Amino acid sequence: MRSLLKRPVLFAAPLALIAVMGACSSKTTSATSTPTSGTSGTGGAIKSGLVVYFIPKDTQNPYEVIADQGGSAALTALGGKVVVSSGTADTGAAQIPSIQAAIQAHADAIVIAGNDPSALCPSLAQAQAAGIKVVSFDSDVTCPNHLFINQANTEQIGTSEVDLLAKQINSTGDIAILSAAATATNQNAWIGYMKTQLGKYPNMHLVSTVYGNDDPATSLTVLQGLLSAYPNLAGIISPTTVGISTAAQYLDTHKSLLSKLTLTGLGLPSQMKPYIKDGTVKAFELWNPNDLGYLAGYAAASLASGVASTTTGSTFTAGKLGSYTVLAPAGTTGPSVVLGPPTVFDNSNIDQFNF
Ligand code: RAM
Repeated sequence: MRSLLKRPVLFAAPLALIAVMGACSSKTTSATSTPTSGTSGTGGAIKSGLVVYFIPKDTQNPYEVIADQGGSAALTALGGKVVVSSGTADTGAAQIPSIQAAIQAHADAIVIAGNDPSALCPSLAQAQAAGIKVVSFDSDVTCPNHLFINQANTEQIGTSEVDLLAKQINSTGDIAILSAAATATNQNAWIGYMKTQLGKYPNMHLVSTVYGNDDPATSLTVLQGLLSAYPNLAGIISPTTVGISTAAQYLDTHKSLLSKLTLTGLGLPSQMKPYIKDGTVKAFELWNPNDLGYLAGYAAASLASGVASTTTGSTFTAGKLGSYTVLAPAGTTGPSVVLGPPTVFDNSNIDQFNF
């Protein structure tokens, strides 16, 4: 069960939509217009009246909400609109009705944060057969013919989190990971690189990885289980904004734990500020999720307009963010675009960020 108290509940319906954001024009896929902002690297124009379905991991996670708002800002600037639709639990099954809704609505593009690497592929293939362009963001899917908008370099995210913790615990002690959904592609990719990076720290030992499903109540339960199973834990990395904010809130009210336990990971500065200010957390990382959604919105609109492609080395322009280049497929990741490097937040800079 989600805790309704700890996170702003924006939508209550199980499939839910949700929200139509942006200019409310009807879909006119044949019309073209001079874009009000941004042009394509290939020189064409973004079509006006595009309808892009944003399907976040769920509709309640504040991180996902901020990302969707960025997508809406992009489509509004381009004379189109975003429809946000997803479930309330971070599972692939909960996202399938939203893909079907996009197909029914004859959307031009889908932007999805995959709760599962492969479970969504049959539905996404159906959408593509109906002419809908597919972009993944935040958490990739392993399905063919889509563009992944990555928030930062995957390896850098994983390794830097281990380094950030190592610095704070003198590279010594038992550590654990408080993750999101066990099937989340982004979480598992980062954790893979964390494990590799831990090879450089012979005195740090990963004793457990637990999954809070990006639900505050579940995150708290698995955190408490972790602390009782490993009372001498020296560090926790929580690579999820829901996990780290839940853990910070708990440590804030159990301050005696702080003499031996250090928390870091990926957090929203807006949620973490009080815990940085009172010393519960010293440092953590993230990027601007609004920019991530904005970039994904431009990518989707550019693909749907035929002015961007998934070809390695091709470019497209993302409004205020500038030009982006499509990177070559690598490993299990297909064509992708990287937003930029993560930022480390601590007491020296946290006040400068409002997302
Ligand atoms: C959570 C989600 C999201 C992840 C961020 C850092 O909100 O798990 O997918 O990118 O944290």
